Amino acid sequence: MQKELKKHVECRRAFTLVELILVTAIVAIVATALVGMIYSNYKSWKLGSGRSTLLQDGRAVLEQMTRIIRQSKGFISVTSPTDQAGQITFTDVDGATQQFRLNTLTSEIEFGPPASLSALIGSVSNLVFTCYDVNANSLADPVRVRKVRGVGITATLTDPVSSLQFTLSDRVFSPEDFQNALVINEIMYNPSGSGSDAPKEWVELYNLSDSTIDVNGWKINNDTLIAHPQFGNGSTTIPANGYAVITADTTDVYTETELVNNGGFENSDISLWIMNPSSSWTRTSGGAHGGTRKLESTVSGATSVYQQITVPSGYNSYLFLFWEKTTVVGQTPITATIRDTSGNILATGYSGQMNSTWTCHTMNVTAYAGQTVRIYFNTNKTGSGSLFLDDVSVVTSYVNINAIRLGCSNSHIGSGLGNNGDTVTVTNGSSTIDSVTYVDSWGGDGDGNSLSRIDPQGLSNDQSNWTSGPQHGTPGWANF
Ligand SMILES: [Ca+2]
Ligand SMILES: [Ca+2]
Ligand SMILES: [Ca+2]
Repeated sequence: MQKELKKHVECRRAFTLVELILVTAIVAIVATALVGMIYSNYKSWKLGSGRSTLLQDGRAVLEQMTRIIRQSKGFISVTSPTDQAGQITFTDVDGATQQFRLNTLTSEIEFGPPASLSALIGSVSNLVFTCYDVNANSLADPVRVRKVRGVGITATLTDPVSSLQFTLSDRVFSPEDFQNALVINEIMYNPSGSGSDAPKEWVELYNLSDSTIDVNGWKINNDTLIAHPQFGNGSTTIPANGYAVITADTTDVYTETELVNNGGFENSDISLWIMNPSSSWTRTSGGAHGGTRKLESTVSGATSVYQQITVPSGYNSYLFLFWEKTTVVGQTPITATIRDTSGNILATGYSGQMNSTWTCHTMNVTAYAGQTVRIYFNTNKTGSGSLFLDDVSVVTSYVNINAIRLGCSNSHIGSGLGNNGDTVTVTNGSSTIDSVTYVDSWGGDGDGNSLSRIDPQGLSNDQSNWTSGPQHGTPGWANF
């Protein structure tokens, strides 16, 4: 029994040696397989993790881009939808110039002021901006930035480890005011005529949009825009697709020709003024609206005074204007009329009470171009006191009578517009709406020729978008 047991044990020992070699081999194979499997799993986990981090970063950057572009106050330039190395430059919410672009050397999307861009994300193989107009049609190259009402962004990211690519896209559509719709369209920086340029300089604005734009409180070269105190109709609202002409407060751009003789009553010869009763009006000094003299009447009851003028042809508009004042407020009606040479009334300009302070009334008399007419005043003061007239004029102008006429709170636009080059900037009080830095080689350098924008939707500071306009320009009209 013991012998048999011993034999069995000896037998087991001999088997264990062979088995050991086998087991070791099997364990080695299994371990190798396991390690390979674990490494492979780790590798794909790591890849996935890298991809998802890149994807997450990509989405965050796209969100940031759409948010910033949605707040933009206007575009300066944008690459075409076929350009894989996209770039968009715009005015941000604070009025600063900013840019997004793909740096193809570093494969990074960069953002910031164009001179100091910072990387937002790497591993970007292409970046495409597709712009859309108001009807959501995509805009082809070259993209007219003023037409842009929406921006599509597509970015392709490439995982640096696996080389797998994924594409992210987003689109920004914005309200009407997304894009500044008001442009500086024409600049008369070198007007014709003798004397100082500044009172005759003007800037035309064009409203590209289908909505009105009120520029009340806006500024040109730091001067506040106002309804022109003489030639304006009191409005600062520019109609849809309409024009505004900005002149200095005291401009004489409208008085290319003065048709009224001695309408300021500065000259002692007032014989062309016909009065009834005769000499009911006298030329008196002190307290004038302009200069040192005015026309004054103390006569109660009906009076009239007129001057006959011949209105020439060849201008775009003609304006009749006068200033009045009374010391008998509420008891001094006045009626200003245009009459034919027989005294028949053709049109009435102003009919109402005279005012306690110097007040201007204007009337469009463009219809009488080429005719001889009378500018007529009738008064009927009931109390004792004085009534006054001053600066009675009929002026010719090249300005479209339908254009909104704006003044600025200065005797010139900014510090006057340089004849060799200058910058014209219109702001809404905080943000820049449009700004043009011109040099005389762009056009408008001949006396009386305007500098005219070729495409209102084109770039503001691109020389190829500006040229010389005609003599006297096209103030208040489409250019050319
Ligand atoms: Ca000038
Ligand atoms: Ca005067
Ligand atoms: Ca024009």
